[in-house]
Amino acid sequence: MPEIKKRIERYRRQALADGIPAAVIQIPDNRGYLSGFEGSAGTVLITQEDAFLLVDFRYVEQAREQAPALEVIQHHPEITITLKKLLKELRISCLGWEKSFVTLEQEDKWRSSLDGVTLVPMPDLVAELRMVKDDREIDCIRKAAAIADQAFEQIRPMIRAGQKEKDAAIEMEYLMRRLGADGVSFETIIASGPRSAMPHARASDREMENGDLVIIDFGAVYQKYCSDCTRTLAIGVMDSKQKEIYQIVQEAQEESMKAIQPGVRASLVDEVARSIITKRGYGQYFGHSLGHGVGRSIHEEPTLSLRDETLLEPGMVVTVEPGIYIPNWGGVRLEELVLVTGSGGEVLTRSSRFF
Ligand SMILES: [Mn+2]
Repeated sequence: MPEIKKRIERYRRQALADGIPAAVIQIPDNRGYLSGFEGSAGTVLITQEDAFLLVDFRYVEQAREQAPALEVIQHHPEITITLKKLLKELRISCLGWEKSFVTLEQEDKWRSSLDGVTLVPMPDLVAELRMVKDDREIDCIRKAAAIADQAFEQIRPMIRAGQKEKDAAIEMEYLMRRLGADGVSFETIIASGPRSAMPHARASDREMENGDLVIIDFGAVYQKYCSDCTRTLAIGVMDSKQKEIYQIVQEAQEESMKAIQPGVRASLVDEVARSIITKRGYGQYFGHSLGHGVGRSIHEEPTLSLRDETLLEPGMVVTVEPGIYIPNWGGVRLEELVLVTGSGGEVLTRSSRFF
């Protein structure tokens, strides 16, 4: 796994630079990213010279198979016993750990068991590394998006009057799995009629009706990597207000996608979409950020929001998903998954927009 070695090297340069000789990584997606090990429990320990993966009895064999770049150690049921011994052997007395992950319970336990070791809370530096995807990661995201697109084409006949949201959502998830997905990125959202005014509605028992707008938000997982896509369909013919709102969202999406370039600030892309929607009088109905990074996690960095100052780089994958949600009326959201390339943005999602 040459990419794993590269990731560990980058982590060392970035995280172990400020006098911290070693750090543990336990956030599951970070652990998988730095090791290749995809089990549900384990601790990666990275020092300037070495990289270890500590797992319990259940995962020893899987860890050796999936993480050949790391030295796999089966830890004592109480991990701090093994860790204490190991740190002593390595002459390490200062250990970084992920402050967004460690619970108060773990902190209590580790502080009392690892006496003589200074524990240093660290920001999530792996999240920064994960922003820029390598070719293999991009291939997986592409494949996840293609599976979801294919499932969407097959589900479209179920988006009709008399059909329950929930039944269509279940079918959509089944289709993605049948078409090769390892799972779904999140519970499929199908929100019809007035329910489409809720940006993150769950599919309900409501039967879709003629005249509804229906928001369908879905994603597949392929080899740990997620896709994300949203379409808004009308049942029957759109009335003039539905058309107006749809066109504003579409314009906001097209213009903001054009703004995606390497070197552009993430916040600027949000600003482009937001100013279009605001100028047309619907700013108050677009209350979420324009988009988010997608990779191993469905929501990761960078965020296309007014608060994110990250400069876009080739290899980043972000969603562009403006929406307008009007209470008691309904909503429209359109979402594409976009790969930042050397010269702009490449749209990875291809689901069709109309019947
Ligand atoms: Mn999304």
